[in-house]
Amino acid sequence: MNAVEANFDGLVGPTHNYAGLSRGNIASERHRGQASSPRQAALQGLAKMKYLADLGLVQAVLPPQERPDITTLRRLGFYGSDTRVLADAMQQAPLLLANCSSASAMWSANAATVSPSADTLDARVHFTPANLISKLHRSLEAATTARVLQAIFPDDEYFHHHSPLPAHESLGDEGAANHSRFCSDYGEPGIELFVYGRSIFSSADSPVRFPARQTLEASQAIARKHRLKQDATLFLQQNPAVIDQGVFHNDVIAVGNRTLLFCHEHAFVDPKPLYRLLEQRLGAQFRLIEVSENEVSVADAVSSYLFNSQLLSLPEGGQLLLVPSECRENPGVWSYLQRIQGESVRQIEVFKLNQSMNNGGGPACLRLRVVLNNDELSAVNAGVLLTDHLYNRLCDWVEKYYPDRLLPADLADPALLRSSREALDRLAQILGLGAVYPFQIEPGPRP
Ligand code: SUG
Repeated sequence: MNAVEANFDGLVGPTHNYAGLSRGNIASERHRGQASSPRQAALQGLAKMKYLADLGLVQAVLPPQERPDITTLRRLGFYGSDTRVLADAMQQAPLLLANCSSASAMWSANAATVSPSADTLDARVHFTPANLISKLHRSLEAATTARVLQAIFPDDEYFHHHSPLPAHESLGDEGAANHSRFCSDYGEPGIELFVYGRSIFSSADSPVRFPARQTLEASQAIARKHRLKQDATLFLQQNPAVIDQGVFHNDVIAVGNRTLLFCHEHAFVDPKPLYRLLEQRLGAQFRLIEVSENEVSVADAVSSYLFNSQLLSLPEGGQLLLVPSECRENPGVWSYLQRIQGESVRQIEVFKLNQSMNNGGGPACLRLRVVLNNDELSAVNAGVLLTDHLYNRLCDWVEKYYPDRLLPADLADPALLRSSREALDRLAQILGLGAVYPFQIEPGPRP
């Protein structure tokens, strides 16, 4: 069956800021406390989406979440009007307020794991929102993500929505950032690769400096829930030594699309089972670009986000590698990229995404890939599909509601909460999502 890969990019939210919340994510820690620009961040993301839509690829938008997350602050004991909740949180627990204010849902590669219908026994597309329990600010995303995915993929004839895994450290799940799929054509059955950082039941080595966010047990549970055919899955351990160098998700060190795998030689504890399986299943079509430490060090890969690029199949054939501009700024990485441009990677395109990169989110973090056949694509809520018209509306919407400069200290400003809610209410109408946000569905004290 004919199928396409649709990219669902997270639209950056109006509270995008640098709070240094993600230990093990070097960029996040390095930019703690700096001023951000939510407006620029959102426009940078939209420019990337527009470029891919103009190439003829299916591009869609996932909305930001409600932040500051007043519901969570109330669960944590703050009470009274929303203004009082914000003021008390800022005064008594500024770090909690920062956690409740992150725009981190923009990194939609962490929103969910998605298995296309060609891989599942019931021939439906399966979604499991990630529990993201490794970081407090990210764990707050799952409930709204689940509602948003249901609003975008509503038809249960085609789409099967699972609940997130139980919120316990043994089942830490970070979604598609640790999941890749290989296939000859999108509509053909694929091989789903699940990469984990640690296991609670096996004696696999764990990193010592930084946390490993994804567990083997979480990945296995998702493969079971998605009813994946057994010979179509592989579980591979990420190299703990690279996690300790800042590779907090596998998509910081490897990226795959269809028949091509682009990865660092140190990405996995043992890559051989993967290479063997891909050779076996894809035959002569399989292409491997394995980068050695001599060519690009893990440290350079982490600072440039070379592997956090998007690999996309061009409509005219061949693959496009969309890299962040930090790759061009690193002479070694840039000259390496010139060398691989050719048969397997036909085109390299550079995008400035520094607002997101400063929090450790590159091009691949900003998108959730959803493979859809024609019937499934027709069943998607069309309001989220990026057209010229939607792009222009979203740019105007960002200009109207987004601050150009934000410091963590601004997060307690009730005007920011008010304008963010107004913005999201408007966005839900623009995208045709109905009520997905807590402030739209939960009654409660307001001003
Ligand atoms: O979870 N950064 C995100 C970046 C996620 C990148 N996603 C992928 N690799 N797919 C994270 O660490 C930083 C927020 C702050 O510090 O303010 C943050 O959450």
